[in-house]
Amino acid sequence: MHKKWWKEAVVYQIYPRSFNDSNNDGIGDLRGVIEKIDYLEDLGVDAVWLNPVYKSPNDDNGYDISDYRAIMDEFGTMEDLEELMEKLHERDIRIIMDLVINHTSDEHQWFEESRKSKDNPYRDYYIWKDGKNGGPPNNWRSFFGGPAWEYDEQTDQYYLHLFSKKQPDLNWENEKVRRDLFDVIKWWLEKGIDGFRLDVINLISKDQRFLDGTKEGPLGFEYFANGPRVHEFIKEMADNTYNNYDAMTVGETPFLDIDEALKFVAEDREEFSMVIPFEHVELDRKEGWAEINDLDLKELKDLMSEWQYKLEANNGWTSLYFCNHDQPRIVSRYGDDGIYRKESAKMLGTMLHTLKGTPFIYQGEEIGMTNINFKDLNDFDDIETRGYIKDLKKDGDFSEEELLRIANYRSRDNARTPMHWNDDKYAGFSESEPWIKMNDNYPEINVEKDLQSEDSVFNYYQKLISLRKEYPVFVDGKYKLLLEKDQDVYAYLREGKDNNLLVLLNFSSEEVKIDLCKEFEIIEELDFSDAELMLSNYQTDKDLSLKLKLKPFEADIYKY
Ligand code: ISL
Ligand code: CA
Repeated sequence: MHKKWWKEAVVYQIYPRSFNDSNNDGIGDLRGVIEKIDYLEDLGVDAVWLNPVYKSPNDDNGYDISDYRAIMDEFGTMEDLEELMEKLHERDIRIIMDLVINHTSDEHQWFEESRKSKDNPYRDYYIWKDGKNGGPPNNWRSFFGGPAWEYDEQTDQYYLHLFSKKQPDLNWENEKVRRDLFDVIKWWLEKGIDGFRLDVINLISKDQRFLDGTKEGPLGFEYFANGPRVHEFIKEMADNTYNNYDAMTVGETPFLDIDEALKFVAEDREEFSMVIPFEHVELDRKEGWAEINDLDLKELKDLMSEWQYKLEANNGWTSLYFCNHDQPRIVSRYGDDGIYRKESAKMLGTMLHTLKGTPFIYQGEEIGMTNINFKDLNDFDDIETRGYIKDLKKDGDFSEEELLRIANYRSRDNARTPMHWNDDKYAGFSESEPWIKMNDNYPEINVEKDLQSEDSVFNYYQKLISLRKEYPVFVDGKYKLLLEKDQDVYAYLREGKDNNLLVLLNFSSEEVKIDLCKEFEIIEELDFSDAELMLSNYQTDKDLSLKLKLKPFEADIYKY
């Protein structure tokens, strides 16, 4: 395994709109991030990933970029970004930008040209097609509801938009598009940016036959996810841009199992440092957005194990995450946001920092922030949520109350409410009313409180991060699953050169007994005689024995 800085790093994701508002207009901004660098250093993270801060009309909160080389006015200026980068670098914290190059905004100059006429030099920068039988060219659906095609009167053709109609898809078949995008990437690397998170990057190659889709989710994805030329395009991009720098690249890749993932991240492919998988955060939405099912821990264990073993076998790497700006809060999903909020938040954090890969912490996760409890469907801001609500209302299968319950569980807004810094009005995020409603539990859950309390989620995350730095086994230890059939406990080893770790995670709200003696073949190789408890989310000084009782949501890391 090759040593790389990003394998040793812990990444902290910042959603600038909701992190900290420096000028009290209700919108978080870059100077707000600068004000919190001490906080990031105190937590101990090595890199920051900023969600898009480029110029954008904000149809999808910055994922619709109108100028790749300019900063959104609400967030500040290019000078602010440069200052943020310098100040982070002074503390040895790197900075990763979000790169959205599957699509642009319809207000990007390329699209404004493109839509003018069929012979405009920019026409082929996007995907234009004639309609069929008085309707769109095929049946593909957008991720945000409705058809993926928009009719444009001016030239009597349709353009493709896998997301909102203000996010037209770029035509990667066109070499000029690729060249222009590579210039953007080089421009940022030259500025000193340490890497990129590449938005829906496995959607860039569309099957050029543009056939009707037959699989739901959204309809047509079999023709645009992991498409025919995706690896060719990515390799070309990598070799022309970031592979010539010491950069970290994280491909965001929906519709991807581990076998597909290896094509992007196996070391010899030289495409991405790692990808952002989805399967493990979709285990409670098997029937789609509106159906909520419980987590089956066995499924999570099987999935994580398959990824861990296959990555190991191929020298591949992955990101480890539970939360981001698209995901509802994990403590409200796989944990318990009631009486065991702290215990379960710490337990999930333990898993995140003890598997092999690069942990990504999403703002607020380190204090155990929970899902929201909005009282009105109109309070939801997110374009995806509004799209689903609209479609579901049309179907008429759900009452207003049910829709509210579903949206409060599922909406991306769960992650997007302002960060809780203290218990002041608006939680210290701003002095003005924020752009989106607050989560109303900020008086109980906030940074100030966590910094003052010994057993806070924050302190526990801080310890996890520092252990990871101290013991290389967290980074390079080999993974081995234990207690494979257990329905409540996820247990595994990490076997390193100098130390080994045993990790025990109780996912249930009950006390459970485990018996490691049953793991005969595995135990034979183990010498637990002087095992030492490194970290636990309960006050305990127990020695390791092979028969153990684990308290609700207990997490333990032993070193032996
Ligand atoms: O968020 C999702 C599930 O709730 C996904 O459908 C999501 O839209 C998909 O993972 C792609 O996400 C990325 O690209 C989108 C943007 O809206 C997301 O915020 C971004 O993370 C379009 O650029
Ligand atoms: Ca502001």
